[in-house]
Amino acid sequence: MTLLRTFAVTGLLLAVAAPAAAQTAAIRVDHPWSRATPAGATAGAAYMTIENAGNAEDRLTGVSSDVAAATELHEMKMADGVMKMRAVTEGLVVPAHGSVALKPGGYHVMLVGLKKPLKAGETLVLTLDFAKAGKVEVSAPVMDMTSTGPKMDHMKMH
Ligand SMILES: [Cu+2]
Repeated sequence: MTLLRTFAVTGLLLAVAAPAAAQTAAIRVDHPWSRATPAGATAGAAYMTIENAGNAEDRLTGVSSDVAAATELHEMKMADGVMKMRAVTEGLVVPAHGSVALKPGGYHVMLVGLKKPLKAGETLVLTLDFAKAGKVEVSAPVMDMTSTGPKMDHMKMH
């Protein structure tokens, strides 16, 4: 009895400790941002660049947030001359020593069933779930409706 209990407790501690250590080692999220939504909109999107400094590929398997009923990974792609959007259910691979960009017209985090419109100046908290790195929390500033991302806005200031 006592021995079994010891094993159970040890297993639990390992499960909690492992992802946190891996997260700082390899995955970095750059320039997370979102875009303000018009009144009455039920969906929004968030973008970012995910960098992997590690020697092994990782995979973004899911995203969660409390601003929407569901948070999904999507891809926009031209197919037969039509822009199509699909849910990325297999996860998004971040190659070893590489990066993957989530940006308008490509991969994005889709916020489905917004609880309220996203307003410029607010900040969204997203929790990214990686196969190896575990959970990574990011804060994404909401930019105005015409914004194409933090870098473009930065260029406009010069
Ligand atoms: Cu989408």
